[in-house]
Amino acid sequence: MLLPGPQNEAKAVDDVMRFIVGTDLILFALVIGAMLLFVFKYNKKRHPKAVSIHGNVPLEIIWTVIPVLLVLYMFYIGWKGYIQTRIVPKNAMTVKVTARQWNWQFQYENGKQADTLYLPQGQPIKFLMTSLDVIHGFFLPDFREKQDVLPDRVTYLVLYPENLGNFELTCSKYCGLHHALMYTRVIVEPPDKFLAWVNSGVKDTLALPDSSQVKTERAGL
Ligand SMILES: [Cu+2]
Repeated sequence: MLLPGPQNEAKAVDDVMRFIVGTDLILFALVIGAMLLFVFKYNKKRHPKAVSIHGNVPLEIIWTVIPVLLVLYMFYIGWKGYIQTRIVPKNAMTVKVTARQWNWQFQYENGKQADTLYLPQGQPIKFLMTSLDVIHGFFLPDFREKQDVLPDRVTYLVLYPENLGNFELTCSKYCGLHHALMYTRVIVEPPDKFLAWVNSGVKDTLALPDSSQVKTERAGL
């Protein structure tokens, strides 16, 4: 756990982080260990005459193949987590995100607007984001998700809030004087509670798309 309250998207990121840091620590210990061993074993007192060694094919194969496999595996687990935020499930609910100096505004499919991001639990969400002024960054640290929000362009991000809770949403791009105040909450609620909220005070009723097949779709990634 790197930050409190990690969600399922976060697990993919944390796993990559753990794998990379773990591999680095092991390699660091091996390199330093070998260096110290050589300093003691082959010092001038014990080996006054230096010997030159040329070429060792098996060794060269080993130190080429192992790092290549490690790096490919790092890429693979990183890509697997990243793609979860890019492939939009068919039944995702769309939330439009508008960023401006210095606040966030969210609009749901039925026209409901809010400055706190309420989301239904277990429902894939597609955020369509744009900015009214400068570049902002839509950052959900608990979910380890981040996406630039640009003026005159629409960017997107998929989120799958699996657990109930109250999380942070902040701007990750320095966007002016009150950048630090560009901060709000993400509140993940049970679907019926969310529907009661989203349908209050608006004309159109929003129904959640069927999310039963979403889990299978995502499991296949
Ligand atoms: Cu900002």
